[in-house]
Amino acid sequence: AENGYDLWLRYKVTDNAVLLQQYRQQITGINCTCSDGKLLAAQQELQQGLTGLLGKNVPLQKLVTNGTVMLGTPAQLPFIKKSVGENTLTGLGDEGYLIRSIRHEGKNIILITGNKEAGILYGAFHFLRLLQMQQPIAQLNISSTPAIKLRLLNHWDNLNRTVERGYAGGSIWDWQRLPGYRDQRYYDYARANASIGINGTVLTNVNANAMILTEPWLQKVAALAAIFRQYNIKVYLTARFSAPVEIGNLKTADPLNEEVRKWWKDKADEIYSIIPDFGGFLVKANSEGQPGPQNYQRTHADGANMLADAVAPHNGIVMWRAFVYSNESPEDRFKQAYNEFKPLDGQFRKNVLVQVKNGPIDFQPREPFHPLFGAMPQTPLMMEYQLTQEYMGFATHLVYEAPLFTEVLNADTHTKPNGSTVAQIIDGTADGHSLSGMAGVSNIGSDINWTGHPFGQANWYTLGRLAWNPALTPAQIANEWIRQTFTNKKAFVDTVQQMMLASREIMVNYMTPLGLHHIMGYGHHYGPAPWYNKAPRADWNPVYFHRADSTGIGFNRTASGSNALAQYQPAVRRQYENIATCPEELLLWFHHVPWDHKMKSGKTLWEEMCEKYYRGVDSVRWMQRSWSRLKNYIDEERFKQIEQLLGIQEQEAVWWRNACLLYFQTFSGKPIPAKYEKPD
Ligand code: GCW
Repeated sequence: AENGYDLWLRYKVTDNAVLLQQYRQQITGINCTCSDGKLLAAQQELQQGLTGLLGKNVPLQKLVTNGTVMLGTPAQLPFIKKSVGENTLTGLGDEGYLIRSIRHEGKNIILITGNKEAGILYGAFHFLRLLQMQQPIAQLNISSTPAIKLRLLNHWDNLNRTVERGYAGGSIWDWQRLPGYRDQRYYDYARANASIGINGTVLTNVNANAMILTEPWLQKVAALAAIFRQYNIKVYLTARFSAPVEIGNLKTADPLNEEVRKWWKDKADEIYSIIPDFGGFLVKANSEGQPGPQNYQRTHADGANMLADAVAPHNGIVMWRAFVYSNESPEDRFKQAYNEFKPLDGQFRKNVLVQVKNGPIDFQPREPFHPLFGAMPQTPLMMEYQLTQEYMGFATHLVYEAPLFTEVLNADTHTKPNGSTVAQIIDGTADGHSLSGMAGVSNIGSDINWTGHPFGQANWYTLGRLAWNPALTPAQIANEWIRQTFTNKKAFVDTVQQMMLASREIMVNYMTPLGLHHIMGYGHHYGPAPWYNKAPRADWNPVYFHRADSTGIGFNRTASGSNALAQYQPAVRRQYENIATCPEELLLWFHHVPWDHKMKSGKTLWEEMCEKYYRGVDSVRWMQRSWSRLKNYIDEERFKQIEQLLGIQEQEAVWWRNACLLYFQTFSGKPIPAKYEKPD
C-alpha cells in the first residue's frame, strides 16, 4: 500500500517508456570492492533502488561491462587518481563524492567515488535521486561536498516513548526491546537520513533524563549506533546537567568541583568504551527549569567546557543551547539569550558549538533572525530549526518550512563588511570555523508515514538538503521531494510545488500576520488564544507578545521600548527601528503601531490585518481546490489523507481568523470592512 512509509525512496519502475529503455542500456550492473559497512550499504541501496527503477534485476558484477556502476575509493581503485586528478579528489574532503561517466578498460561505465566510503554512500543516493527524478544520465560529471559539517536531527524523545512536541505517534526508539531487538525501522530511518546527508542524530529530549547515561541504557544506544554507523550517522545524547547528583550520588553538579569533573570524565570514558564513535552531548541548561551551571553561580561557558574536556580525548563535541530565558528576569525574553551568551564569546573550548534557534523567541511562523548570529565570532554557532510544527498547526496543517529556513539563512547580519549572511555564519566561512552545524528538531514518530502529515516528510527532507547545501532554493528542494515522493507528472509537480511554496506565507496570514507572534493556545500551542493572560509567567502569555490596546498593537522593541533592536548591527537596527523602513512582515515584532497607521498598500493597519487574515483563509481554499484537481495522479490513500487534512486546515484557518479579528476588534473598535464576508 502507498502508506508513505517509503518516504522519498520509493524506487518505483520508471513510468516513461523511452527513458526506461535508455536507463536499462545505460545501467547493467554494479561493481563494488566492498570491504566495509558504508560501502556495503551503498551497494545494497543501489541494487535495491536500481532493480526497482529499472524493473529488472541489476546484478553485482565482478568484471566491468558497458553500463557498470562502479563504486570504490581511490585507495581501492588506483586508476581513479589518474583519471580524476589529485586536486579534484582533495577537494572532496571526507564526505564529498564524484559521479562520472568515464571510459574504463574500454567500457563506458559510471564511476561513483569519494575519498572515504561515506562519500560513496552519499553519491549512490544522489545517483538514485537522478533516476527517481527521471534525469538524463548519459554524461554525468557531478561533484558535491557538504557545506556544513554536522547535519543533525534532534529528537525530543523521552525514555518512556512519549515525544515532546511530537505529533506523529510515539518515539520510534523501542527502548524496552533494545538492545536485543533491531527493528527494521531503524535501518529505514538511517537510509532516509543518509539519502539526504544527515550524519548525526541526538536520540533524546533536551529536557533530559539522566537515566540514559547509565550502563543498561548505553547498551541500547550502542545497538542503534551499530546500525547507524553503516550509514555514516553518529549518535549523540542529551546530558542532564544534574546527572552527577541524580545517578552519580554526588552532592553537587558544580562544574568547577573536582569530583564532578572526574565523574563526567569517567562517564565519557565509559560511553566511548561502549560506543567508540559516540558524537557527543547536546545540552539545555538553565532554561525553563532545567538544571545548569548557574545553579552553582557558574557560567554557561564553565558548564560547557567541563563537558567538552570530558569528551575531548575521544574527539567528542558539545552542543550547548542558547535557548535560555530565566524565570525571574523581567527582561524582554527576546533579549535574554544574547545577554547571556554574547559576553562569553571566546571563553568556550574548541570542541563546543553554541546552538541557536533561528529566531529570538521560539520557532514562530515568522521571526527575525536571532541577534546572536554574527555576534559571537569566536564561537561556532549552530542553527537549530524545528521540523515538528509546534507553532505551525502540528501534523495537521500543510506547511512547507523551506521558505522559513532560507529566509533566515539569507538574512544579512551586517557583522562583516564582505558577507555575513546567517548562512555564512553557520557554515563557518564568515569567521573561519572548521566546526559547523545545522540541526532540526525532529518531526518523526511511530506513525506509519513517519511524520503524521504526509507533507511533514518534506520538512525532514529539507533539513538534510539545506544542511548539505544552504544555497539550495525552496523550489529546488520541493521539486526534488515531490518527484521522488509522488510522481514526475508535470501537472502534479507544478501544482504541488506552488502549493508548497505558498503554504508558509498562507499560514502566517491566517495565524500571525504582520509580525504578530506567540498568540497560540497556552501550553499546547495549538489554535488561537491571543486573549490568554493566566500563565504562571508573563512571557508565556499571548498578551505579553501582542500588547494590543485601544491605541494600537505590537511589541515596542525600539529604544523607547525594550530596545531589543540594540542587539543587532546598526544597519539592521536602523532599518527595523524606523517604522517607515521596517519590513511590514516584521512590523509588530518591533513596533507598537496605531490602528490607523497607513500601510504601504494605502490601507490602515487594522484594514491590512483584516486583509491578511481573510487572504489566509482564502488561500487555504485555493490549496484545497488545487489539490482536488490532482486525484488521478497519485494513489487514493495519500490523496484522501491530504484532502481531509486540508479540510481541517481550512476550518482552523477560519477559527484563527475569526478568533483573532474579533478579539483584536475589541481594541481597535473598528469594523471589519464590508467587502469581506461576515465571520462564519
Ligand atoms: O519550543 C519550546 C517548547 C518546549 C521545548 C523548548 C526548548 C524541549 O515549547 O517544549 O522544550 O522550547 O526548545 O527547549
